[in-house]
Amino acid sequence: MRTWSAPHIPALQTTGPVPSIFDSRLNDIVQLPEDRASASLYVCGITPYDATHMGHAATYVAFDLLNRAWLDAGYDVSFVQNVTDVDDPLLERAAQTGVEWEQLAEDQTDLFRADMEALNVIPPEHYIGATESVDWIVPWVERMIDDGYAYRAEGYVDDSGTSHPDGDVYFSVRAAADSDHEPARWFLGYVSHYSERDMAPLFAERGGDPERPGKKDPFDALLWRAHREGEPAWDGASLGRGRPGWHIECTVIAERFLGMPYTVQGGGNDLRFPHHEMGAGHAYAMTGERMADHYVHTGMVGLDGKKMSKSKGNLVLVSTLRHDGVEPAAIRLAIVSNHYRSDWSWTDSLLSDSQARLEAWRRAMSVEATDSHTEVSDAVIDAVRAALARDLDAPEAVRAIDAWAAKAEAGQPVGDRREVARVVEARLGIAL
Ligand code: 5CA
Ligand code: ZN
Repeated sequence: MRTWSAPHIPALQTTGPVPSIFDSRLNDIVQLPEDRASASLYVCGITPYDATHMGHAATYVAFDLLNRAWLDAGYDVSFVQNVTDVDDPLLERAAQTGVEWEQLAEDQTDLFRADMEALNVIPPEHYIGATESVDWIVPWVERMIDDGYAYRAEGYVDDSGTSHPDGDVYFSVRAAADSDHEPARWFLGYVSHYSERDMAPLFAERGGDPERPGKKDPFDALLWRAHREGEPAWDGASLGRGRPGWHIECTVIAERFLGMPYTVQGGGNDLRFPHHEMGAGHAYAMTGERMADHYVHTGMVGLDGKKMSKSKGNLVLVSTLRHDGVEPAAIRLAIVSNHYRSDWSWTDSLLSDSQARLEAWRRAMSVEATDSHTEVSDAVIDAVRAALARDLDAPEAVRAIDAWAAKAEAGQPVGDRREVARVVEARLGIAL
């Protein structure tokens, strides 16, 4: 798929520190080896049935901070993202609103690209739709069946009397957990560490079908959905016509474009289970490798104390704010003034404070001229980089710039203000 245009990233005079990041699987902050020259990142993309809300934006800005931290440290970064452009919620929304599902997906993906571009998010090298990856998914699922990690379930009649055909294919969590590829291991809970009791409601809420008759284990995840009347379907070779399940999409795209293991698997913390758990299981079953070295998850953004979600409809859309004339840099500043791992709420005052802060920073940048006190600008540049290298502590970086801007306002020496502006643009993605 088409990506979006890359933002300008100013070159800085020196190389930044290697960042550390919180790995939610290891429950610890990790640092990449200093002698590495490259890093690879897969960030789970949108399901395009509604426009980009502040929660999505915050997640993509968070991984953009990681991308920028690696680039500043001199790493080559390979970055891949998917678009879940065929899945139940998208098909349901299309049916409700009387739009073709392809059109809905295309329109919302276009809007997402425009939002990402406005927010200065560096585009992925490969931006891949689920619908583009069916031909790669089919042989994986066929092999999983051959190797005993997946099975075809029989058709059944559901509570509403609808009959479902034979041929849905499920990933067997027990088969994967019982296999012994060494030294990698996978088990249910490998990524999330949730107990099965905690997993059960999450699995049902997040696209799973624990009650479906004919499954070997309630947690077995759908790999291939046999064709139903009125649903889109692709040629699945020996699987028959149908469409791919959700988790396998990301596993196959990541494997194809990054190889395994890649450095970071990213997404919001609603993806820890089942999405990233199952993805890791699929990858392990198929390659004998772990999927990613590290799992990084962002906190949930809410509105009025509730998680912002398309299904709840309590959304603040990036595109609405933009059309109302809000400057994207102020939206991005509002996002990065919260730590990426915390849960936080979007409020009007957060936006107005961020607009005021952006103005204050710009006033500081426009002070008379650069003075000779480069130790002052060097100190703030180091502070910004150090904060971002410590598990992407953008709020701390923002405070460092606030303090520097206050000095400028008070007429104190500021050093090389252009270099400060360059670091703000390169590291926080905010052009002053
Ligand atoms: N297409 C799948 C991933 S493969 C999906 O989860 N799509 S999504 O549109 O629902 O979400 C897109 C990204 O935004 C995911 O990384 C998700 O974890 C994140 N996200 C969703 N809601 C929020 C929220 N309220 N706050 C922060 N991040 C969120
Ligand atoms: Zn995903």
